[in-house]
Amino acid sequence: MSHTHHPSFATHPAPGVSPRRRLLIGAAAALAAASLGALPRRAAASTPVALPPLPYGESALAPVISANTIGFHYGKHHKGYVDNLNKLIAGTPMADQSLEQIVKASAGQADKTAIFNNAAQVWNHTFYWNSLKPGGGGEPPAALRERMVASFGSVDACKKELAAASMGQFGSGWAWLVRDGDKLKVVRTPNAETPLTGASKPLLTIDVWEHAYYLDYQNRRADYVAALLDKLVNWDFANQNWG
Ligand code: MN3
Repeated sequence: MSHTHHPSFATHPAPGVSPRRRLLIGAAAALAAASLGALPRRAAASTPVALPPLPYGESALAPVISANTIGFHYGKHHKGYVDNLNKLIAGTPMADQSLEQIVKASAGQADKTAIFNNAAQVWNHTFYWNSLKPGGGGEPPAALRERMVASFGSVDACKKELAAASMGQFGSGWAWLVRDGDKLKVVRTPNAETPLTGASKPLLTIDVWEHAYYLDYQNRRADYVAALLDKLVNWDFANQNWG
């Protein structure tokens, strides 16, 4: 637990200062302290990291992802990361930073692992909800389709790469479609890791933590990923994130 030390204000004039001068300095210090006290404190002025509203209703992705799963995943897991993060950064300079700044500033810092894990999970989950939509799947917009053909050979080949990355992630993590220069790439990250901290630009993600699918699919991660890619994936979102 770290504490932020506020600078103490000089209330002890150097020896040799006249009594009248001491009085004036003391009054000035008191006035400064009073006016500082009247200002909102740094932490109180900071806006906590917010849990963004879901872009659709909790039952909108059923039957591929049930309202029950969304209720726990969004209402407990995602909200839990937001609440934990706000506790961890309260009263620190990070309380004044944007979520993206917190993720980038804490990445790879041994003393900020808990902050990174919670901040990155907040960001990743918001990105995941936007990577899905009711009535998704189908044909990508033309620009994205052309890029898939150029990078993977076909839309189906791109989907197969995403499914393979989802299955290839041992334990908890994420599969991503990213922009790497002028090309599309599929990558996977363990736990809370996110391409946001690297050189490539995230376009779309699939949450492959068990909490994302276990209530509906138990251990059948492949079935969850296949259904998601066919019926929920939001190619418009991926297309918009390109540039
Ligand atoms: Mn999750």
